[in-house]
Order: sequence, then C-alpha cells, then structure tokens
Amino acid sequence: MDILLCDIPMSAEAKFGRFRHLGSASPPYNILLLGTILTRRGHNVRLTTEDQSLEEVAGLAREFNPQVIGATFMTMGYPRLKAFTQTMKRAAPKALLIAGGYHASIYPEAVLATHPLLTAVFKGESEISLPQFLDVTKGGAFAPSDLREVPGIAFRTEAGAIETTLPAPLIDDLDTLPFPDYDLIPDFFERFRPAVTRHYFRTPQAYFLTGRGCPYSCHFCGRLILGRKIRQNSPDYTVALIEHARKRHHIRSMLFADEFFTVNKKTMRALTALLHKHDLHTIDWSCNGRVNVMDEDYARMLSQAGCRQIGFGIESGSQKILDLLNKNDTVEAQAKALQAAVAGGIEAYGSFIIGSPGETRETLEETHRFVLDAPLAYISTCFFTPLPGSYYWNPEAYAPYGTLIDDNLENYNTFSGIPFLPHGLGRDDLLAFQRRLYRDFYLRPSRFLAEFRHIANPTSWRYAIRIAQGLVLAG
Ligand code: B12
Ligand code: SF4
Repeated sequence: MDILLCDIPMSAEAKFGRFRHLGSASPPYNILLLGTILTRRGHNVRLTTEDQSLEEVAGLAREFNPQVIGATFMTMGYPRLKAFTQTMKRAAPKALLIAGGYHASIYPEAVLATHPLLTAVFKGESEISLPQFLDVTKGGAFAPSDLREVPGIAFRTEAGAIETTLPAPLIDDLDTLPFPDYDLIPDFFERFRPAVTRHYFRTPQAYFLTGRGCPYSCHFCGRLILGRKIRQNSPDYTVALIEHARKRHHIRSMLFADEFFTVNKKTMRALTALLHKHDLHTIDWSCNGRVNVMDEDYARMLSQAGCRQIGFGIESGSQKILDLLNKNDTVEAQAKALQAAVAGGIEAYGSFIIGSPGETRETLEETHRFVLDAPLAYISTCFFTPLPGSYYWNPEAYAPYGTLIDDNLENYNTFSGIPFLPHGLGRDDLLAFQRRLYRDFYLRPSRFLAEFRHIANPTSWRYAIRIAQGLVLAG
C-alpha cells in the first residue's frame, strides 16, 4: 500500500517567532519509526517534515496519490489540521486520512469530531495499532465496524457516532523496534543539523531516541501518553544502532533526545564500556541529564565515552517556582549537578521557563543570578505555557497564580507565544527579562572566550555569526 506520513507544516516563523533565525526544525522521529515499520511490512512509504510547506506536501500527495495519509502534530500544530486535511483531500481524494501524535492522543474523540475528513485518530504509541489499521482497512474496502478490532483509535461508526477502542499496548521491550530508516527522509542529515546550542558538533549528526516514559509529574509537562515506567533500549541495541548509523551515514556526532538517557547508572556503565570497546567513544555526543544522578565521577565516565554536552531542564533559579512546578529538585542540587558535569569535563546547557505560576520580579532576579553564577555554557528560555495534558492546563490549578491571556493553540509553542501571565507581571516584563537574561549571559567576555575552544571547527564560526545575527534580529 502507498502511505504518506506527514509532520504538519510549521514554518520557523510560526514555531520560533522572533527567534526564527536561531531555531531549527525538529526531526519527526515518531513517523520516521512508524514509516520504517511499515516499509518492513512491504508498504511503500513517503515522509514529509515540518519545514516543508503545505503546497509542497500537497504536490507530493498529488503525484504519489497514496491510499493513506497520516498526520502527526503537537498542540501548536493542531490548529493547522483543518487546512491540512482539506488540502490533502483535494490532492489525493481517495486517500484515507488519519492523525496521531501528542495532541491527538490526549483528545482523540474531539479531534475526530471536529475533523470530518479524518477516518481515525490514534491514541498513544502506534507501532502495533497502525499496521493493524492498515490490515483492516485494506486501503478503503472496509466497514466502519471492522475498526473495532484496532486498538488505541477513535473512529466513526456507521451511524456516525464516535467510538474509542481499548488502549493500544505500550511497547514493553524497545529492542524489538527496528533502527529508524533515515533514508526515508532523503536529505535527513542536511535538513536536521545540530541546534545553535550544539553548533560545534560535527555533521552528519545522528538523532536517537533510546527511551520512553517518565515517572515524574512536572506541572508544566504533559507526559501522559508514554506511561510512567522508564523503558530503555539495552546497551547492546544502542551500540548496534550507532554502528549502523556510522556505517550507513558516516555520522560524526550524536544527539540522544530521550528525557532520561543518563538516569540509570548501571545501564550507562555498560553502554560506555561498549562505546570504548567498539571505538565509538570517538564520536561526540550530547544528551539530557537528570540532576539527581550527576556527580563528578559519573560525568567523567560519560565524558571519556564521548559526551560533550548535557542539557538540564533547570526551569528556574527560585525554589518557590521549582516547588510550584513540582520539579522535585532543589536549586542547590541543580547548581551542584552543573558543577559536577563541568568538573567531569562536560559542557552544561540549561533550559529555563520564564513566567511560571507564582513568578514575581524577585523570582526572576533569582533566575538571573543563578544563570550568571552557574557554570553554564549555553542557555535557552521558553515562556510558561499551560499545555493540554499538564497539571496547569486546568484553570483551577493556574487561577490562583495568574491569568490566561491567549487561547490560540498556535501560540502554544513555548518559544514566542506568551499565553499566560503571572499575577503582577505583564507581557513586556517577561520579554524584557528574556532579553536581559540572554544579553547578560551571552555577551559576557567569558562567553566569547569559551567559544574560542571551538575555533578549529569552521561550522562553529558559521553558527557564531548566525547566533549574533539571530539575536540582533530578535531585538
Ligand atoms: C523527546 C521529545 C522531543 C524530541 C522528539 C519529539 C518527538 N516527536 O518524538 C524533540 C527534542 C524533537 C522535541 C521537540 C519538541 N517538544 Co518534545 N518531547 C519529547 C519527550 C521528552 C518524549 C517524547 C518521545 O519520547 N516521543 C517518542 C515518540 C515515539 O512518541 P510520539 O511522538 O508520541 O509518537 C508515537 C504516538 O504518538 C504515535 N503517533 C505519533 N504521530 C503519529 C501519526 C500517525 C499518523 C499515527 C497513526 C500515529 C502517530 O505513534 C508514535 C510511535 O509510537 C516528551 C515528554 C514525554 N515524556 O513524553 C516531550 C513533549 C512531547 N514535547 C513537547 C513539546 C512542547 C515540544 C516542543 C514544542 C518544544 C519546543 N518549544 O520546541 C518541540 C516540538 C517539536 C516538533 N515539532 O515535533 C511537549 C508536547 C506538549 C503538547 N501538548 O504539545 C511534551 C509532552 C513535553 C512537555 N513540555 O509537555 N521533543
Ligand atoms: S519535564 Fe518532568 S514530567 Fe515532563 S518528561 Fe521531563 S521529567 Fe518527566
């Protein structure tokens, strides 16, 4: 069967607003993996990425004329679903249209009800349910009641009612999944280059997700759909995945985008040993880190295995705000973890949230102090956004702390939209703080000197120019 899987088009302007010159498109790991699985089952799959325009995707749909077109999107992409389904229906009238991904998984019935052109909406992990859906629908010759056999979907019955099937099972053993076939996106490594905060990483850079699930409950995060249990690929699988990417794509750096890559020290000890054994420690990599497991010895072990940068979700330099975000960390522990990472030879990158519930001028100053005092190499900020599925999506939860000023989900991108204002602070206060934080952090002489470490890499200079231009253009 011919299948087109699309990451809903999203221009850099829509996603990053005034930081459009600095932001990069995100690889659609989810449909890349689904596409790989379907290809292995004999289907003919094409993929499109968020940086392609709707016209470009429509052109491909017209030419390819697939039997099924699937869309993935997060909350900020949801308002574009209507135009997407209408355009695809015109381009490939016979195609069944389906949707999945984070936002669709939280509201499958509502998404289906408001998008009459959709045949089904998938809820949660779909590596098992999507192939079943294709088997049942056979490209068009099926009765709606047949869809009851497919787990984890919302669909319309013959009578037009919306029905939901039992949840699809989570993949228990992630090692059963195939390696993502990057060739499904022909220019993958050109399209998805290292972000500005990792500008010195050599290309091609591989992008991996080797774990799923989260046991925490940060109040700003909608981590519902992948479950509470952390599931990780085994070290053997991860090493085979890297070997494959090295042989096939000659990768020279790697990004592990999993939330909890470093959380299990035993797994990491085994993995780093294998990286040395297979001579893969020569490939630079970056990952996300949890504060509670970081100490200097651990950082040194990771650094010796090729880890150059760890990203920490710090969120705030104020304990009051960390508590209101249910972050389960202390400011002190955050600072210690950053110091340990740096002492062990790894660069620390911190991401921060501005304008959280409870934020005041004082808490912003605490964050400012933290950022300037901590041994951070790069920072990024986003504005607090009450995302669907998160604790603060509920008005009763945020009302004591602030006001929702924008309900256009297109602005729920966390980078440029400011949908929520804490009591006592205005939009201009938050924007002015962000500007001051970036300026005071990035324009310090010590930051410039730090960049000289990367002088041998010409891509660094291109990026440095891009960062400077981007910050000037962002105002
Ligand atoms: C890793 C990660 C990323 C990675 C990879 C994203 C990805 N698509 O997988 C990167 C770094 C690129 C990323 C970026 C962003 N992320 Co993120 N990310 C996560 C994280 C930590 C884990 C996600 C994960 O493991 N995905 C694994 C894949 C396999 O799962 P999946 O995408 O849901 O896909 C499965 C199903 O949904 C389904 N499916 C998906 N699409 C489709 C389509 C069809 C047709 C079908 C049938 C099925 C289907 O099948 C897939 C395979 O099982 C979560 C938090 C968490 N613990 O869940 C946040 C999270 C998903 N991210 C979030 C956000 C907001 C973002 C950003 C907007 C941040 C920003 N400001 O840039 C960007 C958006 C990028 C983009 N356009 O996709 C939010 C989403 C909230 C929301 N309501 O929108 C989360 C929940 C965190 C949070 N803050 O609440 N993210
Ligand atoms: S932000 Fe918090 S709840 Fe969300 S995935 Fe990360 S640790 Fe889990």
